[in-house]
Amino acid sequence: MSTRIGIVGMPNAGKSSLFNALTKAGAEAANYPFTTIEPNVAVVPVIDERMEEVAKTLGSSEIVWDTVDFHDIAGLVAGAHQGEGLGNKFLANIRETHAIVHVVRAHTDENVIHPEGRVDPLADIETIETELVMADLEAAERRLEKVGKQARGGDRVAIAEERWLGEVVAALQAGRPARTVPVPEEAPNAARDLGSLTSKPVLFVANVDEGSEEVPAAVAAHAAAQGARAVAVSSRIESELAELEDEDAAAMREELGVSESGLQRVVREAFALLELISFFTAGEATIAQSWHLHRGLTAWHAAGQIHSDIQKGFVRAEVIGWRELVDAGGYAGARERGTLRLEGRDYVMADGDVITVKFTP
Ligand SMILES: Nc1nc2c(ncn2[C@@H]2O[C@H](COP(=O)(O)OP(=O)(O)OP(=O)(O)O)[C@@H](O)[C@H]2O)c(=O)[nH]1
Ligand SMILES: [Mg+2]
Repeated sequence: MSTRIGIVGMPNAGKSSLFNALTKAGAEAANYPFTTIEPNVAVVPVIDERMEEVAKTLGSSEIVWDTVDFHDIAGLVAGAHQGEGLGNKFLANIRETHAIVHVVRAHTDENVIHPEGRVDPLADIETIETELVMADLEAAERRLEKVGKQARGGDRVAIAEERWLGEVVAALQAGRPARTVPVPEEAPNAARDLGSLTSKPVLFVANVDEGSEEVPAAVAAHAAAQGARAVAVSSRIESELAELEDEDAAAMREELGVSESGLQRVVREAFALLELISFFTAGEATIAQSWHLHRGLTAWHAAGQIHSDIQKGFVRAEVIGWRELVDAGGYAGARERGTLRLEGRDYVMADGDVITVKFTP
């Protein structure tokens, strides 16, 4: 299943500029057969140098990259939760994503109109968060009523969920996001079932002036208070750089004093938000492919990512860390060294594992 990240923010914050940069960079960097599912969805490959080394070692014929889908969501305005603007539609779009990239305007270009007529990143963040909180509050109150009935029937999961929902409603009423209330062990699906917007992990992207790489202090402090991360990029520069050849882009970055690709930083941080690990499948002289899995999941889950039939017929897995495979020069060398291990279905996958699942069809 593809990972979906929604780009949200105020109108004119720079969301589409960032989205366009991601789209072009993705098509460019990986020669990825870019598919436009919808005009506002960018399929961005998660480029991984470890995978490139594995593919080189094995003489893989092709690399298929794991991808993240970025959704460009139109600007939210105050009152969206009551249907202001195209409010409800936008909120529904956000509901379908796994994580949120919150773009906030921090550049001071007077030629770009700000909907409120002033540049105040923290106030903008609060406007957006208020809309998300209000939308969640309505949903949480409705769900509390429903789950409350089940809880009165004595259902243990419902009782735990009811208590959690009560705390969530209180947090939202105080203006705090749902993610600040830990999900109880007894009702692990409570947040998913609520479908709350404010329980999704957030990455703040400060859209800063050309040449700056500083996250404004107020934004950094706000992010830190939520346990969220923040990065600074110039959406406009990134979208212009994405148009250039690699060499020209590097020269222009140097001139501007922008060190690393801001886009790569956004993709990497967004991936980190979801607490995912990468694993690889790679045969000799065939396709090498990268995949993702939630941290803590097993070889059996990894098999399911690859194909449901492979999971169903799971017998055992051959697993090796990517570095060990590269050091051994391939599978034959790894077998000789004894670094290729046989693992059962309950083996907890590590970041960078290369796996071959043996299964009965
Ligand atoms: N100077 C400057 N202008 C920018 C930057 N990023 C975006 N802009 C400009 O701001 C305007 C709005 O940018 P968009 O990326 O379309 O903003 P948006 O958030 O998608 O806006 P909506 O879709 O209307 O909500 C455009 O004219 C951009 O060129 C930036 O980093 N610096
Ligand atoms: Mg836009």
